[in-house]
Amino acid sequence: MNSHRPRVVLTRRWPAAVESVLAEDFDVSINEHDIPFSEHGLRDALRSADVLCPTVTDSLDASLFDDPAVRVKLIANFGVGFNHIDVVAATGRDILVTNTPGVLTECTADLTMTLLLMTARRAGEGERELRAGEWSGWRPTHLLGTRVTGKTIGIIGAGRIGLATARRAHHGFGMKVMLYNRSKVAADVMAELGAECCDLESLLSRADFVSLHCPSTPETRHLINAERLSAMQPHAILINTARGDVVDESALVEALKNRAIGGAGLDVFEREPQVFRGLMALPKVVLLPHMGSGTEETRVAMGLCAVDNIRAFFASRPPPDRVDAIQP
Ligand code: 8YV
Repeated sequence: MNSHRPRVVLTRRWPAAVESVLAEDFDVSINEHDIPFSEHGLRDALRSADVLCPTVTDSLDASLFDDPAVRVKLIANFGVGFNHIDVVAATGRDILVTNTPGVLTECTADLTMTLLLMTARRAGEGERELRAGEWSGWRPTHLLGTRVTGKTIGIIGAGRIGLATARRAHHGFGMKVMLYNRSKVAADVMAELGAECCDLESLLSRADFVSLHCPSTPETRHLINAERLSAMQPHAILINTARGDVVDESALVEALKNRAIGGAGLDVFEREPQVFRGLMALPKVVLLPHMGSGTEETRVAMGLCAVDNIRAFFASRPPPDRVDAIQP
């Protein structure tokens, strides 16, 4: 082994094919047991590696960068969301941060539609009933869901994944699309989707399905709170494949119990891997374990995207996916 090769620490196991590609050029330290690093483990890695490759399960807060012994020069995140990394603190230590945008767009949008369909058509309830041996046979009134085709979807956050979801909803299911975004959406995209841009209140009061696609920032924390849930229609369904803390989970449980909204499909949670207890008991909620980007193809592509960023960095080229702190 060439000891001059940059040292890259992976905090979790990556698809084997990508670990091998990385090992061609770098001295890679693999987390054999795939158990999340403790704070101490992260501190050690920041001191001993040239590149740290974290995931959403690693919290890299400012205190970790406030350490004179930090050696890392690049944080190549495995994932597009980087709310678990204090980018301002990292940048303050001359550490560059990159992510893996683009490659997970389609699969995450696919999973958004999976959750939407499962929730609307009560697929989780049906599967649980059948597996429990409780299906007594077909009847006209059994497990009636709500129609998806032709309904209105409100997309909060019209970035790559939000728009990919809107395309599926509009072209695949003839849905009317409402968009709420902090910056203007291009006119040709609006035309393609037959979409309407609107304020949050109008989206919440008119959409049959509300799907969250904004990043987690201090400004979007609990964006969907008790007041906004009560602004939704009583039959409306909330879908979250973005980040758990965009929704106040305790307010969501109350809204579901009080029938202020009709259901929820969630792939992300405020305190992963813990799931707010009240949610588990609600049948009209579909719960998935943060698997939006979870396909073989996409996880390999995410790893290769991180490898591209690391290679560019050591070839003194600007890494293609450098991130800056999201401006409020
Ligand atoms: C990833 C995600 O699997 O990329 C993201 O932001 O939420 C997921 O699709 C996860 O973040 C990996 O770190």
